[in-house]
Amino acid sequence: MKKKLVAMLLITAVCGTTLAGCGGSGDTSANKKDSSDSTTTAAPKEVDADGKVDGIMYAEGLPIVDEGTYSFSIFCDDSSATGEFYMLDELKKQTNVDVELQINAYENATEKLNLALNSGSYADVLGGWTLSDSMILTYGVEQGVFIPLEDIFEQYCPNISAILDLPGVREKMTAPDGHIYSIPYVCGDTTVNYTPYINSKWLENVNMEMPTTTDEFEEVLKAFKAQDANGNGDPNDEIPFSTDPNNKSLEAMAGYFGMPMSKEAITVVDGENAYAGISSQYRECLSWLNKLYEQGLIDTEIFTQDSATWEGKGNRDMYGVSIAYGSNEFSGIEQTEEKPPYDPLPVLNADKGGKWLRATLGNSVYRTQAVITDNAEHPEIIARWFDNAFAFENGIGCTVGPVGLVCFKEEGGDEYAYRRIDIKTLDAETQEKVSWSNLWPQSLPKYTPIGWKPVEDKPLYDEKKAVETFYEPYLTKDVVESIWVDQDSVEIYSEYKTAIDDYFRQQQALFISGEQDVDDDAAWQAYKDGFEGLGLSKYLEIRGITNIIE
Ligand SMILES: [Ca+2]
Repeated sequence: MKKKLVAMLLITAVCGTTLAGCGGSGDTSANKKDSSDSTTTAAPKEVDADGKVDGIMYAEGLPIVDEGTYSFSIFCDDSSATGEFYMLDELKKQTNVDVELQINAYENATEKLNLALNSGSYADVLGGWTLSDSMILTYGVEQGVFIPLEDIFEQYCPNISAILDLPGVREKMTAPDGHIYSIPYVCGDTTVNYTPYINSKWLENVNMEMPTTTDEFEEVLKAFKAQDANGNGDPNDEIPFSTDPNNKSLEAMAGYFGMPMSKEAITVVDGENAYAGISSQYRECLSWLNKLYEQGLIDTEIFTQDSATWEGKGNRDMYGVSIAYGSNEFSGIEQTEEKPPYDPLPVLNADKGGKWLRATLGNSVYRTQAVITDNAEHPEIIARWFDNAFAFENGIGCTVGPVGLVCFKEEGGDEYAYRRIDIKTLDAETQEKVSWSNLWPQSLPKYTPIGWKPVEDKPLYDEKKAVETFYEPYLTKDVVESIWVDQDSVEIYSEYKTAIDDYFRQQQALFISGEQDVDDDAAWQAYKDGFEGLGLSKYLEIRGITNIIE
């Protein structure tokens, strides 16, 4: 799932989102001082006659050091087949800094990292999808293995400082002790997460209108099942409704009954997080989904299939509706300039309070993507190396393609205007070199200003943008906010969370498939009691949630 997330970030970073107020982030001189969160500010180190700090690092400009005088190691997870990264070579040329990359498959990276931390033998930089808030608290706040970076950022890192000054970023990055322990990874992100896509060709074939209520939706699914909706001559191979096995997002449909919620069953009421997993609206949604299931309108493999099976059926045009991040994930239809034969399903029952949870406010802040450890000599050099990677054209290089090879400054355009060429026009060897996974270890922080979008002659149809626009009137005003968990509670919190999330998903499957009767009050009470047995109130208390909606 994390790999998928990385892929998603690419999509959103490339497509960009319109977020007012962030457009100026390309101005690297905007190193505004914000003393409100910092605790102590170390005195700046002296710069010698050569312009160097500590006799090794140039205080500003490029290169950062003299050739052959500095190298550092990075531990991260990555799925790159070659382990070669175009932009790392480019950064070496710019900075003279050597980087020793320790790449691990995501599946075992966390285990390896824990072993390394326990043994005391770890890299200078730890990064990727392996860190967590609780590790920042344990190894940063408590043990000092991860070092505080805010003073270094302020003194030497104008690009990172400008990112920290984007709305809400510094607050999210700052640990409860007032220090910033990680390098920020901020990117444009989608306002709408996984949503249902409906096959508009099928709708036409069964001669029905786009449904706008749950009742109409049910009628459409029935027609899909009864008729030869995909038009292949077989009236029995249609599966009216399915979902992405890794992100089923069925609980999101409780929004049709007035209770939009995240996959952790968290909703937002008046700007405050609240728990919705035992709400009457969610129960109503389960009852409705069970009714669809009983009529054979839902994929019988919905709770058991893997991605390959889901995609296989989607590729054979067997789905009328599926929940997905984008329709091409299951349709297998290559993205082109044309709209695909799928439309976003409207938010149903909108006339009766149907709502959808806003996923983000247009950007996301990842605060556990890279830390510098106490093993690092001259951490300033490492911070400056990342800061240089975040410079505008390097940011484009890491996320879209190198400037001068794939992206070109547009004559007469604004500061953000870079034309992207179709990489298929490059020779095969170069294509491989500049393919997304070979640009940069994509699990590490990178930055492309929010709102930036390459200029293209024939832009691909932006389905996600279309979904965002279409959903906007039905999205909640607020988003579910993540909080730092109190250090004393980190371990117990993560135990509660795992048990509660597992229980929520497992019970959802039992109710929808009818193995448990959601309409039976005793069964519902047993479901609620089960949560209490797993420590729901304690878990919510740690999360700072006081409102449990029934
Ligand atoms: Ca058929």
